[in-house]
Amino acid sequence: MQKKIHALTIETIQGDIAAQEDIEAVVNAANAQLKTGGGVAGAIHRTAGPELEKECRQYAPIRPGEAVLSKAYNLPNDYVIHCLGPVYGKDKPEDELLSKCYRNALKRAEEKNITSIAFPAISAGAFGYPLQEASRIALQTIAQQASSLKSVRLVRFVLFKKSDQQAFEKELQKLEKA
Ligand code: AR6
Repeated sequence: MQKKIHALTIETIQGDIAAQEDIEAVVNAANAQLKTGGGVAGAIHRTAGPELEKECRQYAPIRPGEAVLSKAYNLPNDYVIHCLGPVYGKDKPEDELLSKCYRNALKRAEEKNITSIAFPAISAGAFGYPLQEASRIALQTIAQQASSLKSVRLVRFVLFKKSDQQAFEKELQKLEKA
């Protein structure tokens, strides 16, 4: 499903964040040390290869809400933008910190004149953020930024599970009514 807000297209798909061949920058749901891990971080580091972790050493640690950019190595993209989401129930205020991840990721993308970016559902796995709330914050934050974006023209949300994609679609439909 797609929706256009100003010059920005927002879409949701079911898929693997490490296999987005037509996208310039993919976002990693990172850990503070920017090392490989489970979920998204595992998929991204596995596909990118060990050079990714090597480059990232100099940028770590990052704090919740922050985003840093690296090269993408063996991933089919030009860049990886690593975001540290809040741990639900621990890093507060979690809604603000989650929103900040998306804003900072877009900032990093604009600094490099990136036109397309793919996000996973940051914090909605190991970090325990309830999916429905996480999807609302993600989509509302992107929509709020849409009018001020100069280079980014496509934001794709890549959801691993069908049910997660359906939750994102529901929130995207609500944006249409707003
Ligand atoms: N592509 C797209 N989405 C995925 C993929 C994939 N390949 N794999 C999992 N998901 P998580 P977090 C979904 O745990 O909550 C890591 O180990 C998953 O179903 O990757 O921000 C890091 O090292 C969920 O909906 O990220 C950190 O320590 C969403 O992506 C910590 O986990 C995010 O799940 C970060 O936790």
